[in-house]
Amino acid sequence: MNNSRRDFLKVGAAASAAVAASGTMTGAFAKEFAARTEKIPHASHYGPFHAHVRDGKIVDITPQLDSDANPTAMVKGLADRVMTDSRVKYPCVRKSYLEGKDAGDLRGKEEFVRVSWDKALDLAADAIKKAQAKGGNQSLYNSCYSGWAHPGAFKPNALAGRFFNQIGGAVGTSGEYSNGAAGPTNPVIVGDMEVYSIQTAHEQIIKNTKVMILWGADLYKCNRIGWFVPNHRNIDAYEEYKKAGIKFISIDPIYTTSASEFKADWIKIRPGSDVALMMAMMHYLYKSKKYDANFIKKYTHGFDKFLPYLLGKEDGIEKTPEWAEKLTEIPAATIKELATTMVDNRTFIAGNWSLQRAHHGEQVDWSIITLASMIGQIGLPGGGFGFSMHYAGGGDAASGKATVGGVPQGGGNKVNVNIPASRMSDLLLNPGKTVTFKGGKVTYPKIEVMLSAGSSPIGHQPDVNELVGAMRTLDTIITVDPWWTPTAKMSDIVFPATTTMERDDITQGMSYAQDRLFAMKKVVDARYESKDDYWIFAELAKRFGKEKKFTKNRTTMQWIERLYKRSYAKKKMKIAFEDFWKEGVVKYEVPDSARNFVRHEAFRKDPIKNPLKTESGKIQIFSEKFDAYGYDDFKGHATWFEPAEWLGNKKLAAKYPLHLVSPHPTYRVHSQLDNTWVQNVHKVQGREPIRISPNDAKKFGVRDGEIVEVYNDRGSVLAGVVVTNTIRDGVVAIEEGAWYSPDDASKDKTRCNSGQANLLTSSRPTSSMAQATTANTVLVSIKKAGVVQPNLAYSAPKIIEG
Ligand SMILES: Nc1nc2c(c(=O)[nH]1)N[C@H]1C(S)=C(S)[C@@H](COP(=O)(O)OP(=O)(O)OC[C@H]3O[C@@H](n4cnc5c(=O)[nH]c(N)nc54)[C@H](O)[C@@H]3O)O[C@H]1N2
Ligand SMILES: Nc1nc2c(c(=O)[nH]1)N[C@H]1C(S)=C(S)[C@@H](COP(=O)(O)OP(=O)(O)OC[C@H]3O[C@@H](n4cnc5c(=O)[nH]c(N)nc54)[C@H](O)[C@@H]3O)O[C@H]1N2
Ligand SMILES: [Mo]
Repeated sequence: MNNSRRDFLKVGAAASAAVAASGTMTGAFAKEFAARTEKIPHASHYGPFHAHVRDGKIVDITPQLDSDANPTAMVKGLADRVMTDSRVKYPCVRKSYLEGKDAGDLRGKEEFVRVSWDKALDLAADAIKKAQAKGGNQSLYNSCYSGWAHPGAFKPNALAGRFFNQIGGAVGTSGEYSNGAAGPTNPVIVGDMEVYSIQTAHEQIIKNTKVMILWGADLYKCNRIGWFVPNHRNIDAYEEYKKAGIKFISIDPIYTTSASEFKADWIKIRPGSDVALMMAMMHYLYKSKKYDANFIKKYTHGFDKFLPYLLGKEDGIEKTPEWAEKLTEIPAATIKELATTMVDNRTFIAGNWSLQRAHHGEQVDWSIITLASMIGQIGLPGGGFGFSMHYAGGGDAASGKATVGGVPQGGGNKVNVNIPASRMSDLLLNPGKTVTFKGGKVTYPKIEVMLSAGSSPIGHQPDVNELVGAMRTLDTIITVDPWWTPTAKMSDIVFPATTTMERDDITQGMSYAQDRLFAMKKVVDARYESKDDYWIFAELAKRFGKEKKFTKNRTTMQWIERLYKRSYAKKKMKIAFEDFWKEGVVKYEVPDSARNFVRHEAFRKDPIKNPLKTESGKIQIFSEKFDAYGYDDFKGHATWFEPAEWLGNKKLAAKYPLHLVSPHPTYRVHSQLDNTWVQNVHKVQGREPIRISPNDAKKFGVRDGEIVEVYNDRGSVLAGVVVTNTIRDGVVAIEEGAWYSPDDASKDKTRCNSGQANLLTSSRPTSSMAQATTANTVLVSIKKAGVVQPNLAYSAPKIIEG
């Protein structure tokens, strides 16, 4: 039996039986239909599937049930994604740009002109050459920060990097939006980023865990998609969690899907105050002597330097539960009870990432790790902490077998300037400015050309109005995307990319499990004049005499075969490429030993033989290295810092009384799929929903299902009201990723008609250390929308046929 079904069999098997039984066609018609319909395997962030193609058209999409135990509806939206009218149909250039006028301020305001591929590619190459001549390669900004476009080997961001590297490089991004604060912090504290590490196996949780703290971790929602291709076995594992009688406690302003599924106790924390709660729990554990002094002694470094802070000897503030009650709005008695529950039971803390996408986000994981050290269960089966149970099937046992990788960026970047993720607008607006970063400094060069492929700046960067203003200062903006995204509309040169279903690619199952290889086979011919990302960047490279260096003379299929050659499937299982390609999938066995995996077990068993990769080899409750950075807003130990914008700031909250969180979307990957019918299942009157409590709805006079305006000093958006008891008073939530749609494109700072949360968020960095994004540190208010125009987010701009 294949490994994905061996343990968590029930739901997947039931699902496939249901599909088989639902067939209604009979006799000759069914036969003829089947004969004319080809079933082509493909894979996505949403799951592996078969595209059913008849007469060159996708007529259905069905999940590969053998590899996806609990498919989501999102795969069904993928055909729409190929066919939608929001496709970029041919290369386009903004009108004034084509006319050679210096009118960057008209970006996003004027029409485009259809041009030939050669014309568009020449214009882009010329702009790049002009910038190189003017300011060197450091005037080129490769803003393709993420690899979220698709799970294949031909990631647009890698291809963009590969192209730039051939011509001497470009300014890039350091760190990421996902874990920009924890990313540079955790390795110094525990010797590993922890956020992308293999997690304690589900089997160990099921067997040992008595209490699981969902510290903002929405296991069900965030695991709906994968960085690679999800198998959704987590859902079956969670059924076992439920049966095992684990007690769940959710600390989150939202009563999440996970909280609801697990019937969790709900601690309705005030956003941004978690570190205060953690400090108070530690204070209580110390004062009541309930903490594990042996663990602290044997496995940690610097507790003695942290203690004076906790006890208020450093800053005169004792971090008592009563102190934290005022900050967190959680009663002191509850704080004590929570701490007691955690030390008295085998407790697993499932941390999340959104907590650190907030002002002073560096402190969050550090505080959790310090708290977990005091609890003393790190390295025990089912105990300690995990920062990735909500991601890419965290808890899945790993095959440990080689998969395929992707087309490499290669070396050659001589620029050596990488801008911390979140500093995008700052970079564009303030050339010459120096910012502190990870104990060093970064000076922004003057950017002339910005290129975006497979990434969505007007989707992911906070403070869209600031970003739009910043983008309008540039010489040239080039975007490569299959769709007229908000970023494409704000560009000068737009290259239409094919979607993955219009070309061949290869990928793997799950980040942690590595349990499959998948063929992402071409399903239909490229629509309109769209071209593969690989072809586009090879053509650009050609204009610099670097085509051969870029392609190595390899076709797409030659790359795919080459990547396959390194895999366990080829090397050990001896499966010929042709056989894999025909079948569309290879399944890897997961060894039983992987089901025994417990994070940090080796360290716990022998900290001398298996030290952490930290200054002391132990957990750094205090870090001399960090202390030496000498920042005011980032110290040598975990510290509570008050966020700049939160409900605890009475003056600000008087003007903007609601805290906005922007969780990751239930029915999308960020902005992706926002232009498909799948969105109909949750949008309210075609706008992104805003969740609000019944009390707040009453207070602000807004009704369920109505369109309202959400606003602050940075901007405003329209959103559709969902009144629900699943969000605490004083907090509203708009999922990130709705497509920005300016109400009146001719005006600056116009309100967004579709509910893009980042019109409201701030580009304020986490601290002088990580300079990471703080998307969750936002106050807003809400009012009646007044007259509402149609939402044009998913329409192409006006195009003049050249
Ligand atoms: N379906 C889906 N899954 C995804 C993604 C997607 O786009 N769609 N994106 C993936 C990516 S790139 C990432 S980075 C991860 C993100 O993973 P996370 O950052 O962990 O996920 P979010 O949904 O942003 O936030 C989870 C929860 O944090 C809560 N929260 C917000 N502020 C606070 C606070 O101050 N305190 C507490 N205690 N809770 C708070 C929110 O209410 C929300 O329920 O998800 C991945 N998974
Ligand atoms: N308010 C708020 N903002 C956030 C967050 C938050 O929690 N709250 N989270 C942040 C996080 S953690 C992340 S990771 C970022 C995500 O930010 P991004 O990674 O920028 O988000 P996506 O929308 O997935 O962007 C992928 C782009 O690739 C394009 N694409 C898809 N397929 C192809 C292809 O085959 N070829 C090409 N050329 N393009 C393709 C899509 O159309 C889309 O424009 O957002 C960040 N922003
Ligand atoms: Mo992310």
